[in-house]
Amino acid sequence: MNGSDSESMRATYAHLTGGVTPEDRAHRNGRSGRVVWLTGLSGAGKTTIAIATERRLFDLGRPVYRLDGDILRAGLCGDLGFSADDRTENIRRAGEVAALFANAGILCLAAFISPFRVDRERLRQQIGPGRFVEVHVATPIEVCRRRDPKGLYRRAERGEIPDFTGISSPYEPPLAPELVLRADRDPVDVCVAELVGYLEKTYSA
Ligand code: ADX
Repeated sequence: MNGSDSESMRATYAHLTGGVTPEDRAHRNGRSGRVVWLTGLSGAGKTTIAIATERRLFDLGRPVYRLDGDILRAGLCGDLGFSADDRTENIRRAGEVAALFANAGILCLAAFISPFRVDRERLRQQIGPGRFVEVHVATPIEVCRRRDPKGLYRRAERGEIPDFTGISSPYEPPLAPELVLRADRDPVDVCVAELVGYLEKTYSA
């Protein structure tokens, strides 16, 4: 970086000097914001677990907010489809939004298939390893297919939905997630207790 570059950087960030930092907020709240990222196949139970976890944390008085693939795709990401590039962009935007919530001191629960390892690793680096909790909702594909709550697997198998995760588009499971939830084996309340237990144990300023 040359002299004039660093001058302009200083000018760009000057308005941040004296601003309220995430650390100031963490100090005030007694805990820092975080991103809890639920990844897994369609129909794995991500949204169900996220909704119940949000309710539980809210009832405990925790600042919490939930982002969901189906919701963001109806608005902020409404211009995106399911090609690899579009999914990467979808996760990038969702990660940016989740990071803003975390910076504001909120525990942000994010439920997205997010099938690509490299996209999730980018989030971990961007949000900060200590503030990013990767949760694999590891329901096997046979179970998701059998459950098929939205009838999407049936349609994908008939060739009606291109690039469908697990059928005609890959899902890359996390190699070292903070937590693995087996929503096929354990009832929702057990998964939620496990997640909330983990968060309460590790959630501090
Ligand atoms: S992601 O892959 O980009 O992370 P996201 O979580 O936002 O996906 O959206 C997934 C939801 O979109 C699914 O739960 C399902 O309802 C819907 N959907 C529609 N088409 C597809 C597809 N081709 N693959 C996966 N999910 C799809």
